[in-house]
Parts: sequence; structure tokens; C-alpha cells
Amino acid sequence: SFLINVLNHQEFEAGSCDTGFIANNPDLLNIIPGSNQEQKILNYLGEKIVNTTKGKKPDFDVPKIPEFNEVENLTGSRQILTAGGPEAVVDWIKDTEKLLLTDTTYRDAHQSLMATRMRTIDMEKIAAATANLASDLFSLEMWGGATFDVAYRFLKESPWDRLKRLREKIPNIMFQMLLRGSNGVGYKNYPDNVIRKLVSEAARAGIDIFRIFDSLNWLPGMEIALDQVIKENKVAEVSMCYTGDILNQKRTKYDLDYYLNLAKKIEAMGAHILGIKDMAGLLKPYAAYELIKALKAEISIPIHLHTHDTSGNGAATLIMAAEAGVDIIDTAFNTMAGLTSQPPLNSIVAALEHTYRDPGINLADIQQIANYWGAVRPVYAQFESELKSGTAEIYKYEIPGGQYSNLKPQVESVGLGHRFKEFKEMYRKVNFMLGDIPKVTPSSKVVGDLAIFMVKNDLNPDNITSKAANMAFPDSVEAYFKGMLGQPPGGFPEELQQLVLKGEKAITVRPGTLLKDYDFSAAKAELKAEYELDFSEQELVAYALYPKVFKDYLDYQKDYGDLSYMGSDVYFHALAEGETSEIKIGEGKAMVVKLLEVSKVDDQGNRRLAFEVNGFRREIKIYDKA
Ligand code: 3PY
Ligand code: ZN
Repeated sequence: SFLINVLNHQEFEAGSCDTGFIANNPDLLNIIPGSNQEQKILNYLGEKIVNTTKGKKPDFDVPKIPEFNEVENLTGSRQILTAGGPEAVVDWIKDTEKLLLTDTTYRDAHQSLMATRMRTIDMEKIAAATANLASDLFSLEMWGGATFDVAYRFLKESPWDRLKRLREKIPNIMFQMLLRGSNGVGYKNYPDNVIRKLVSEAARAGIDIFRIFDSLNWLPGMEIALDQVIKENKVAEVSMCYTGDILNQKRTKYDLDYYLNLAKKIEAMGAHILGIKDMAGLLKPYAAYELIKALKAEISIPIHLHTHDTSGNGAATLIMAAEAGVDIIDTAFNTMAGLTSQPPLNSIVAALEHTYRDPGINLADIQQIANYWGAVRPVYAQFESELKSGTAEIYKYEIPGGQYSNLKPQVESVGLGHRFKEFKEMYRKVNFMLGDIPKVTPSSKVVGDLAIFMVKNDLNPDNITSKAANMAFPDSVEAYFKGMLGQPPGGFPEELQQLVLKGEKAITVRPGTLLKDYDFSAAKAELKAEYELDFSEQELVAYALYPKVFKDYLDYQKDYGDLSYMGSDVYFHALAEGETSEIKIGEGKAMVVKLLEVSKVDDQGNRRLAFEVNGFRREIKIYDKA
């Protein structure tokens, strides 16, 4: 077309021509009609319309972004860190009687309710309002855990870009990430230099608080991460994972003393804050009271409690913890709370109003944020679990919130969907076969994988020794018994270990001491050769952690471009016939697209789709896989 010819002209490229009209109307160049970028987007939509939504799109309300009076030089917890470092943050926490709140909506809430699928754009739209209307929050958990992997793998967007975009809009509230010790934001043990670089790049990009845990509560697994966080002068929240039930006198492995000992060691390691990570929501209200009271008498660093509301008792647990003196608690805005997610932020604030632990947050202000999330959530309905009410059975199965919403699809994908109940029973049995371990990523994956393996192969704890002698166990299970996730409390059950390892030797040292440093310069050169691009340090970290996922992401970007600015209703559900939508394809770049019609399938199996793009008719052909 004319425009393309102009754009490709040597003088235009060199910027030496006077393009007059075009130069004075740069917005005309936002989207070049018929361009490659336009083509990519139409193909993306066409693929969705023909092979996913079939042209039927549910009606969604537009999430309302609350109005607020913009304050210059917004301040909050982050300014305390910037001014005085982690020590100042600790002093501030100790000096206040207020219960401090973390909002997990950007991370654990959606990880636990909708398989981690929340896209950056939906976070970004409410970010400035959150910075203003919820400026008294202690922190926003917005990174780490499964979000890193899922952003690249399923959402095809960069988690680094998410961090940058949110940081720009929220300068005043501390950002918090979940870090799986030597497992980083992955499922296996990474070389020490990868963990260090992940921490330093994350710190540079805007993470203020690192919640570090080890999935077996094995302290050496957290040493490297902790050391690096301290070097970065950020807040190190070292956590112990809560499992079992301290109220149950028969479950002696994880009694009060177990946690007190662990907490004292964590304080001695140099943690700024002690995290209690109750990933499955097993900490009952009276247990929370007892645990926090006892901890407060034994350690002097602040305590931050994380729980899940799977049982429906989450709020009671948090209130009892507040009464026992907990410093900080995790909650999520109400419309993203409850069930496998965190207990409800707005309700907790209301419950504590006019008490000595009043968080001092304006309820009307935060209601508007909750309303926003309430309108966003239906777009993601397809990712939600079937859980409709709290369940006391979680105390029996001990399945972490973040794993719960993923398990059903995982079990279905191996054809065992109809045996889900049996699978949950097996999950419980496998835990005890392994000697009763904390179950949280990645140890929870080991339990899940072994449970699936057992159901699939009709194995049970009684017949496994004879039946599985010649079977190869799932990779995660082998790695676990080799000691590659560290050492479990009480050690490995030897008979099962031998059955899985079949003569191979297990390690007892920190796996990182045996792994060679990752060669970042070789990786950089390799990527450059393949993609003819210079990759940033952040991208190299992504490649080190998830080589295949990262490359798939790059390839996808080549096919479709950066879709992270496209609204989620369109991204997941495309357009209905006759619908018009303004599709953002970059900061300040948009195209107006109307789906005119979808034809019948032709004799080649294709459908023709007619669109109107910025007023021009466009047709594409998409193969119907049905
Ligand atoms: C994670 O590691 O992603 C978790 O949320 C553990 O609870
Ligand atoms: Zn959690």
C-alpha cells in the first residue's frame, strides 16, 4: 500500500525527508492498515473465534476504575524502606499496634482461584487507584510463586514487564514476591548463581520483600536466597511452612515445639521477618492463637501470617492471630478472596474497626477496588475450580490452595477426571507414605505426581513394593528421593526410596553445592545466534529458569506480537459476530475491530472471517479444527 511504500522509502527511514502531513499526524502510523501487526492480530482473533469460542462470547460488564484525587508524592510503606532500609521497616512494624495487611490479589489470590491466569493489563488498570485508595497497605504480593512460569507459558506475557508496569503506577506500597528458596520460581533446584541473579534482578526491578520458603522446611535450602536478599538491602521474610495440626496430640511430628525450634533458627539466620506459610489453610483458629502467642514469647522479629480460606475458617484464624499479637496478615480484596484464596481483606478491616488492632484503612475506598475485581473475575471463569463452598475436608487432604485449582485439570489431562475423589484420597495416603511432609511447591507436586501415578497404575501402599519394582517413577518423585529438593523432616522412608531409586545413590548435602554455575554469557550468545537479538539480564534469568517455556514465548511473540495490552475479554473470548472493540496493541496504540461475519466451512475445512478494521474491510481464512 501507499503507506508501506512511504515507510520503506530510504529517505523516510533516514528521517531526512519532510513527510509533512504524516509527520504532523503521528497517530496515523499507530497501526498501518494491512500491516503485519494487523494481520497477526486478526489471525489471533480468528483462531480463537473459529476454534475456541465458536463466535459465541458471553456478555461482560466493563470493570469500573474508581475515581480518586491524585496525590503528589504518594507515600507508604515503600518510602520507609527506601529511607531506612529493612531495619527501619522492622522498627516501624514493631512500633505500631495496628494490624498490618498485605493484599495478595495480584499473586496468590488468582494463583489459587484461577490457576494463576490473571493478566497484567487487568492489574495495571487498577494499579494507580490501589496506590491512592489503599496506600496504607503493608505490601502487595504481586510476583513469584507460579506467576513467573504461567505468565510466559500460558499468558505469553513477560513477568518482568508486569513488575515494571505496576511499579510505575504504585510507587508507595512495598512489592512482595514469593520465592521457593533454591527452587526459585520453579520446581527444581537451580544453581546458586541462578538464584542469586533472580534475586538481584527482581530487587532491581522493584521487589521490596522476599518471602522465602523451603518446601521441606529445610533451612539450608533458603540460605543462598536469604544471603542475596540481605546483600540487596531488601526485606527478607523467611518462612516456615505450616502442616499438620498442633492441637492434635496424636500428630506429634509437627507439634508446637517443632515450629518454635524452626522459628528460632530462622531468626538466628538473620531474617528480618518470620513468615508463617499456611499454604493449605490448615492452621485452625485456636491453633493460630497458641502458635502466635508462643512465638511472640520466643522471638523478637515481626511475624507475618499467610493462610488460605479453603475451610471457611480463614478469617477466624486471622482474628485469633491478631489477638495473639501477629504483626502482619495476608488477605485479598473481598471479590478475589475466600475458598482456596486468602481470607477477605475488606471484611477483616471492617471486623477490626474501633478495636486496638484497627488497620486504619478506609472501607469506602477499598470497596471500590473490590468492586473492580468483582467485574474482572467473570472473564476468567473458565479457570476457576468447582469448589463453591468452604470444605472441612481440606484438613484431611492438606492440598495447598495454589495447587487445588490446578489439580482437577491435571488429573483430567491424564484421563482420570472421573476418579478425582480417589485421587484426593491417594494424595493423603502418599503424604503418609513419604513420612508426612510439608506439602507446598515443589514438594506438593511430588505428592500430586506420585498420587496420579498410583491411581493410574492401580497401585496402593500395600501392593506398591511388589508391583512397582520395575516401574519408572515420575521425574519429580525420583528427584525428590535423590535429595534434589533437600532433606525432609525426619528423613526419607528407606524402603520406598530404594524402590524408586533402584540402586542409585541419594545425596544429603545442599544440592546447590553439587550443581555447576549456570553460564549466562554462553546463554546470551546462544540466544543471540538464534534470535538475532540482544537479551536483557532479566530475560537471561527467565531463560535459565525455563529454557523451553521462554523460547516458546519468543516464538509466540513472533507469530502474534505482544498481546499484553489487549483487553482480557477479547484476549480470552475474542469477539461475537457484530461486536466492535477497540483493541490496544501497545501503549497508546489501538485498532477498532468489528467482526462482521463468519462463513460456513468450505470444502478445504476453512472458514472465512470478515472484519472491519479502522473502517477497512479485511478477510482472513482460518482452518476449522472441529
Ligand atoms: C507457590 O509456591 O507458588 C505457592 O503458592 C506455595 O503456596
Ligand atoms: Zn499461599
